[in-house]
Amino acid sequence: MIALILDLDGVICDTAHFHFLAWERLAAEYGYQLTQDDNEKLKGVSRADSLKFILKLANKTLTHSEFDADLVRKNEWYLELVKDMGPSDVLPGVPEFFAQVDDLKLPLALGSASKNATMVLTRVGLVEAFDAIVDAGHVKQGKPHPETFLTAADMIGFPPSQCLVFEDSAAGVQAAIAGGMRAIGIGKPEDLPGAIMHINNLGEFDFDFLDEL
Ligand code: B16
Ligand code: MG
Repeated sequence: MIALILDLDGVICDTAHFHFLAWERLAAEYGYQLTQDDNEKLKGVSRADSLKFILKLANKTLTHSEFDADLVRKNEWYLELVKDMGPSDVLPGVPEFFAQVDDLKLPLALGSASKNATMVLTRVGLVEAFDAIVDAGHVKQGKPHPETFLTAADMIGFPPSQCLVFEDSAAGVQAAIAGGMRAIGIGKPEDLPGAIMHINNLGEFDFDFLDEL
């Protein structure tokens, strides 16, 4: 049997866009216009590493306390953007995908780099669907390190070779591969090298494919 490990932002809900809007606002304060290309590199990257990346792009330095304060401000803006999310705010095909997982009784874990993962999952009404939830609070090393997915695999009791990861970020696909897992890319092949298949959303996944693994 194959176990599934899902990323959250950009796979289950469109929170990747809300992260972008919050970072864009902060980058503008540094005099830098954040682009969609920059954003591709931020997907799946932890909050602190994302800020370090933006500071480099903006050629800006902050003191430790300014750095910490800006992390808090970015998160406050993000929380404001997600506060009205509800069960209808999932990406296309998500309800059908979860119905299939339930029908087939497939083990399911979450592997997210977000400290807000459980809160977002609760808002969209999917927290109970998971056998295990691993977020940034559970791991020392974020994606592209494999710790997030290895911890998830361990919690559901499956070896990496029997886990299939669904990811919208390059860092996440790399993390899955580094952990000895296969990954399905949610997005364009050029943005997600190494994934064994690319789809636009979870609804396009054909569960018969699991028999080939
Ligand atoms: P937070 P995922 C990641 O979540 C996002 O892709 C990334 O853009 C964000 O910076 C990171 O979580 C940290 O999120 O600020 O909420 O802790 O895609 O791994 O589910
Ligand atoms: Mg993601």
